[in-house]
Amino acid sequence: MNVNDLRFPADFVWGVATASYQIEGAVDEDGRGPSIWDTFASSPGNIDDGATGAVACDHYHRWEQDLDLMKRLGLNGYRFSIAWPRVIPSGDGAVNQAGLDFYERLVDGLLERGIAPFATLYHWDLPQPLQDAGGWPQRGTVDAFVAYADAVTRRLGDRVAFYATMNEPWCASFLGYVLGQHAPGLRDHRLGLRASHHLLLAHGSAMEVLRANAPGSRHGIVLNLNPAHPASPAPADRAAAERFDGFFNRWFLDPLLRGSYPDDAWRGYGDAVPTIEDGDLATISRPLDFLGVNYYSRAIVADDANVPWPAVRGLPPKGTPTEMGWEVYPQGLTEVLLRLQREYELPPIYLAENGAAYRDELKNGSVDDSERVSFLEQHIAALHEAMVHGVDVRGYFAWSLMDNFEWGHGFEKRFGLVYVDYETQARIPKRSASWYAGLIAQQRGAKGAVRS
Ligand code: IFM
Repeated sequence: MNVNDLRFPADFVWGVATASYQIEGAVDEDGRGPSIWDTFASSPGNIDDGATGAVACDHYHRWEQDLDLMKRLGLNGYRFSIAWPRVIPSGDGAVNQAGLDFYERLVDGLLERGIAPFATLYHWDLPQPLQDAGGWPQRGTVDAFVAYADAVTRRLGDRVAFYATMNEPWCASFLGYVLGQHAPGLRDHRLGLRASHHLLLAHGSAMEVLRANAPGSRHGIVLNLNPAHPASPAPADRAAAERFDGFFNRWFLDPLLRGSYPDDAWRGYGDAVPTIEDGDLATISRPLDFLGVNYYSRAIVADDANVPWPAVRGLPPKGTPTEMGWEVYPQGLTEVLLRLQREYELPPIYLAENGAAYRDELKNGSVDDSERVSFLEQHIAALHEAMVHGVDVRGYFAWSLMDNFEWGHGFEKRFGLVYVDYETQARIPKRSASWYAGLIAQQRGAKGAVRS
């Protein structure tokens, strides 16, 4: 397969994605308040290399140079996130205009360069004062999020083409409140389930405000989805895969797209399920203009009655893993998209993140990341395959523009198309960056419709 032989629609969005805490740095500047990630990362033992996002890629100061780089790559979309603690440092109090000024400069800079801004409102940097008051398990955080969404969209309005409320609510709730691997580092099933409901409710509640303040923009949410495969054909493992699907995928897809939580998961969680008030599910399932899908790999699971619901154990990858230990499994992307098309009424889809960490080395001033090129090529082809089968995909965002703070792994895992020398903050485009730029230029020249 040669991805250059495939044709994508002429108006397809070719982009890259990043997130505020992972790249911005400048955590104490211009009135930004602390976030749960500042707190979590500065507690010893939480981050593999002991790093924090205090400086990260220093994008807060180098944003112009980063936008120029995006323009040179030929991108027509940039997915970034807005740091809530820059905009409302206390979480639910006064708006910090200096924080909004930064994003206004960024958005205008993108528009000047012909790059469509795709802004995510919540990519995990909850203001610490809100966590001190209970965080996402507290229903009051929903109102605080709506006020924050209001402040952002009043200022940026329709200049942002696409607003996503949340990125990967599974991670924000389960990694953060159940598994303790992400901020705020708690391990409590009930809290995690309440957090997940409130993240969804905050999404739905904010949709009204977004539509009022930015009527010309498109509004949606971004989920990370994994196909769940059984470790063996045994009925117990097949049932385990079905349960994992409920836990990971349907727990978010069903309320958003069907207005109900999946029965198997609801029953499985027993009395740990969150309290749902009248109207919550109608709010959560308000129509979406787009669904963002993040795809990295699949899950292979076996039945394990010794752990709480979904009572499964994850198995190591069967195929080649990336540096994250995640299996390279491009056909899973086609599978996920075809499944969405088969089972749900879908809005247009954006592949909002896809990429891989590899052990990149800078040698003689360049980085030959051929494994990443192959990863991207295979996944873009898998995406195209789903489009050929009728899935309405409007854009692809590589994760990530540049190496950055990879959460609990610190700076050890490099996902970028652009290498970052953290000593000097030099940006060095890897081979994958030139490859991606070449693909974009070739697709633009071809001005195609979807066909293989
Ligand atoms: O770095 C993350 C990103 O913040 C959310 N999606 C997955 C990426 C790779 O782990």
